[in-house]
Amino acid sequence: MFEKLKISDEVDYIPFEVDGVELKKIEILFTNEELRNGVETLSEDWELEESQVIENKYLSIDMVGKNGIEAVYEDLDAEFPIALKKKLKDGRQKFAPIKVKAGTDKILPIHAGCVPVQQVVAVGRMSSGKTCLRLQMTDLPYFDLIASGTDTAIYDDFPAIDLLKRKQDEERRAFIYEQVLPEGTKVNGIYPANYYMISAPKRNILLKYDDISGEECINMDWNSSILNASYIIFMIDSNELLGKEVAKYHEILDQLLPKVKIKKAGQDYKIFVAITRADLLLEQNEKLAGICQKTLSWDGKRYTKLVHKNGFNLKEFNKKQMAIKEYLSQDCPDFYNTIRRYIGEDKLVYGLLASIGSEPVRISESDGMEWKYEYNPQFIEEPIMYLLNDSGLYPTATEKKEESKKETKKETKRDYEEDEESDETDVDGLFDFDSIKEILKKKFRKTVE
Ligand SMILES: Nc1nc2c(ncn2[C@@H]2O[C@H](COP(=O)(O)OP(=O)(O)OP(=O)(O)O)[C@@H](O)[C@H]2O)c(=O)[nH]1
Ligand SMILES: [Mg+2]
Repeated sequence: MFEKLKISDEVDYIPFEVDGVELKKIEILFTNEELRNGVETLSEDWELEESQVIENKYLSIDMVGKNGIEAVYEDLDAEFPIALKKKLKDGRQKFAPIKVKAGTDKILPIHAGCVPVQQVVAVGRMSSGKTCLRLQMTDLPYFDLIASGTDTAIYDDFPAIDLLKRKQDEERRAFIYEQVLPEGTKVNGIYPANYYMISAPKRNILLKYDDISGEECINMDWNSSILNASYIIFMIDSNELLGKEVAKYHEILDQLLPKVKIKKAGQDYKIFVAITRADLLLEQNEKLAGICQKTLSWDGKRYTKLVHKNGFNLKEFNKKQMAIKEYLSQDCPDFYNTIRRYIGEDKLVYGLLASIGSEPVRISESDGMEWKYEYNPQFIEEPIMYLLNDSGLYPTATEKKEESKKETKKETKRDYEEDEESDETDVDGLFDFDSIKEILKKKFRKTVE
């Protein structure tokens, strides 16, 4: 799935959309920070005439080859540049690596026009957990979490100077390190989509991740970005499924499902049904808790993978999917049957999500009310890992036992890692301290021997 690589007639540009409108390649303009904020001008600092450039700030692709302007390419699928440059008379070079949409000052991702875009959108009613996941996904430890043990690289593709990005960074820091919950996302709010460059050994894509307001999900327009995405993460709060809150999922499903079905007829797409605040569900459901083992541990700086170690552990993920389906079919048959009736099983994926991993408690401080929570996220890597794995951009975890049979005892380190893997498969149910102690004991013995 998601194989299609659309290249324009000119072959050197991969169409790039902004707000549902495909930009022509001359509508992607090049600039830099100094030009953008007026500290420099192209006429004075780039030795160009004002008539040769746009607003004395911007260069376009059709200026390449004239007046010493050159394109800087990366070895990617398309030959659209990542930047423009010019050599000055005194030998110094000037670079324009920031892309903006013509007629606006709207910053575009660094690889706009260079690689195909995969659109992902998070959908769910207000406070279902969409923004918590987005904030986590803008953090370096999250990129490490996805990349570790594989050849796939993932990084934020927005230039660091973007003001919105800086604001997002602050919000993310507050959420993860200072126990400040994100505010509700506003309708037509200020957040543009996030773009991630995914670079796998054979292919690169730009992953566009849209987080929209719960309100917009309820009043869904036919032109909504939701319906343009080929991967929809549908978030449903555990509280609704457990009956702790009045179930309102029909408000969204009754619009989303028929619209998706009509607009996407004949297209390839998937809906990842994510049960959010999964900690609340697992607390109530021992059977599920026994099967859905924790996937992560967080030490205040980084995540350690407990399940998807050297690739996506499809076996474990499918085990969890089966358990979730069984739970939904028995305890939430209306929800389960509604989604299956509209969208065939082949397009549905089921998972859990616990962005915080514990229930936030409101406490009163001298200067007002604040939140307190233990940050212990689980399953936050799975919606993205599933998508990448399904698109051939992320490896499937290798069968540990077969691998260890094949390998000869060459080096202690390798041996040690395999041992760790096979130990991990023995840990059924929730990851707990006793199992960690057992693993450490075994490892220690092995090293001493
Ligand atoms: N128990 C529990 N609560 C969580 C967890 N993650 C998030 N929450 C709660 O869920 C709320 C979800 O907030 P958001 O991520 O802002 O929700 P949203 O879907 O973006 O909401 P809108 O922007 O209003 O549409 C948070 O404020 C937390 O109180 C979790 O893992 N466990
Ligand atoms: Mg939100």
